[in-house]
Amino acid sequence: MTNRRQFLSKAGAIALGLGMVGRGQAASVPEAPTQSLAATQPPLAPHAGRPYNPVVTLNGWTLPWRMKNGWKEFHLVAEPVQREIAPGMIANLWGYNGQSPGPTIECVEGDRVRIFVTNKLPEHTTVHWHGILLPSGMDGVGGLTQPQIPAGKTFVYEFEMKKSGTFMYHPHADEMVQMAMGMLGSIVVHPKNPNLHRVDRDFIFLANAFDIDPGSYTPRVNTMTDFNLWCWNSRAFPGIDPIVARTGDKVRIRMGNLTMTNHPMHLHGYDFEVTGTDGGWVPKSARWPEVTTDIAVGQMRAIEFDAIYPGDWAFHCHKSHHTMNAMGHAVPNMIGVNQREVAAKINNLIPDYMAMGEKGMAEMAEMEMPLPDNTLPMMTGQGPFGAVEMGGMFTVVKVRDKVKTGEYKNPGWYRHPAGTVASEWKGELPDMSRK
Ligand SMILES: [Cu+2]
Repeated sequence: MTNRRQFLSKAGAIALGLGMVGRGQAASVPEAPTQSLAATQPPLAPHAGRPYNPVVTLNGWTLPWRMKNGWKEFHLVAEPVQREIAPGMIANLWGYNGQSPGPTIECVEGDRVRIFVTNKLPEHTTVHWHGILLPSGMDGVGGLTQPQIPAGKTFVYEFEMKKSGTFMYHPHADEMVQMAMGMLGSIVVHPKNPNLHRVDRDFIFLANAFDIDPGSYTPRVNTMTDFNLWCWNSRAFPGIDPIVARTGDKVRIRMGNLTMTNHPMHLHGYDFEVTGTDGGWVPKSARWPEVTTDIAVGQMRAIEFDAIYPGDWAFHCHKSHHTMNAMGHAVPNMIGVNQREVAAKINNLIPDYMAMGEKGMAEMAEMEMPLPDNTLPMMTGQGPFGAVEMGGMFTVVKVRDKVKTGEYKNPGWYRHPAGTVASEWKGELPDMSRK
């Protein structure tokens, strides 16, 4: 069997003869792979250099790289992209290599990296390598440490990855617009010693937010507080993939925050420790148990836990407005308001008018509400027991006994052992009426 790569190298001379462009090692700038899918892609095992246990980017992917004369070379392309925020909604964003967020950049402590950045945006940009210790002129602050990368040009960044940890990249040029349009990506630098800080499953995502009016496709970029789509890696629940682990695995989840507010991230069913920040690894003596960790704007946190409890465990931002989608934010509180008479009157004018919210807003999760095109319901997602009534920054950590090493696909809903699900009390009740 000849695989495609071998075929290309054998056929190279002929291919060039036919007018094809030289590829791979021959070019002075590596190819820029592109991604069109919003589904979590399998981890990318290193094909050269020091070994490491690669990360899994939630609803994202890792940027392939090449070795050239001792340098790890990457090629980022800043460009307009289309991103599916969740099934039923596409957004026109800016990102890198076909998607927002951009691909995760992975390397090893001590690696010398050369990152080419091609700007296919309609305006200038830069890339700032958040948390990386590097020469000042490689820091990517347009105007301060480098000239802006004009539209159509390619710049090159070169530095050594001095320490391992969890970092991110984003523009430091027309920042408000470029970040509001979805330009961001993760960086993971693995320790030189692959047994240091080793886990079985290592996930990463960045929190970001958009203000996209119901029925429209492009974010408002001047928004300061009115974000209505709260995302992890430019996805909103039920579009966020589950985090899958095998019972007993040591799991790390690395999270960063590039929104304009903090996110207290809460995991059900477990306690965890914060083991790393974008400043480095937290010494063991300085760790304490948590079930929620707040991530301030511009911060990253790595949490770790032993996945010893099988189940479907909710994992979400604890700000309740951040677990709902666009339609919910401007709805008045109608709890306790008798709308029957007014609804009847409005129905004479608008036949389809629905009075809602009198008993709370949970009915909105069950109801087939008429929505504008390209709009996510406020809270949605079907679970095994009904509507999950969530949106935004929410997913499920799924811990199962039977998951293979390296397998990340959704295992379906947890099968609870008999007698372990909350259920209706069928016995006698005391008198519950209030006198
Ligand atoms: Cu939040």
